[in-house]
Amino acid sequence: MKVAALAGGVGGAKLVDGLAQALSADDLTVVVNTGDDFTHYGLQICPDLDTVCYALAGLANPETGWGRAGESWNVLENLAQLGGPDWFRLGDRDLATHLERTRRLAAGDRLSRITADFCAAWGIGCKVLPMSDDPVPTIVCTEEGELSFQEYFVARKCEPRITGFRFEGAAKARPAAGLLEALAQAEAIVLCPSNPWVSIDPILNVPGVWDALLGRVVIAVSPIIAGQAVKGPAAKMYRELGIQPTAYAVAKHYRGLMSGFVLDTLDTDLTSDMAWPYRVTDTIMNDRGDRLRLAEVVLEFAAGLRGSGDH
Ligand code: FO1
Repeated sequence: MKVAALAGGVGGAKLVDGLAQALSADDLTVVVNTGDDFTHYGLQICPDLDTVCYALAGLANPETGWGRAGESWNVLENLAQLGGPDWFRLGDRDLATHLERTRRLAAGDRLSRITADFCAAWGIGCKVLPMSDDPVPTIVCTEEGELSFQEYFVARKCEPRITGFRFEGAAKARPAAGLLEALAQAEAIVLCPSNPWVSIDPILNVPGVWDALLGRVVIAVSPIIAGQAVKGPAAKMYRELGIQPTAYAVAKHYRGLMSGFVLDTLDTDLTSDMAWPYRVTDTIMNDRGDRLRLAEVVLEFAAGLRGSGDH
């Protein structure tokens, strides 16, 4: 089955790795959020693209989920000694990615081309696409004013109360080359258990993406379990926006788009309210086996929905 997965952040990267284990490389395209991207020390940092690629390549730091395994911090420590900012932790291995990406961008290459070449170098078989080659930075609107995403997320540790989000430049952004074709060819589209507000919504706001998903088999996997985000600020964001953080709220978030919803066994009690086809399963991914198992549940669910025409 041809599958396109929309992903961002650590939870998304884990399910993408499961899908890559379950599917042949030709059958998987991953569309990654680039709203978190920013320039730091003059380098173009693409955290979600790198998190997804490192997970697929088996290079990810198992403790943080972002950055590289076996990382060292010599450059960062020496920068800090010189008085340079060290709030955003760039490891030595990770820095190679940002240096080479920045060099290629300055030479005129597109982010999608560079990502494809990095994937080949890292032995990643499936296609990984940034949502756009154009910048679409996520702006976090807070009670203290607007903050760039990494300023909010890392520098301010998600502390300011949010009031909303803006995806700057989204209206004029073009989907990355091959993205709409991949969505059109996909027999199922998976909205990974990523933060709906700041990982999936930026992708859905790229012109053409939402329309490409309408009437298709779209399976969303909840990143909220028992009222809490597995990782990150998703639950806090729901609360601050006046919505009780539940898997049900995530399902409602994707209403009009989603044909099936996957939620955790801890949330079985919510299924009585579900107005969509659903699957209940263990969604916590502690190891690569868990990722594969969840991917298989998602794929089997999608195949069933395709067969029934119930989407
Ligand atoms: N997240 C942090 O909480 N602190 C960091 O210092 C940090 C550094 C970092 C470096 C490279 C990279 O690819 C990701 C990094 N992240 C860090 C994660 C990143 O901010 C978030 O995971 C995403 O932007 C949200 O999905």
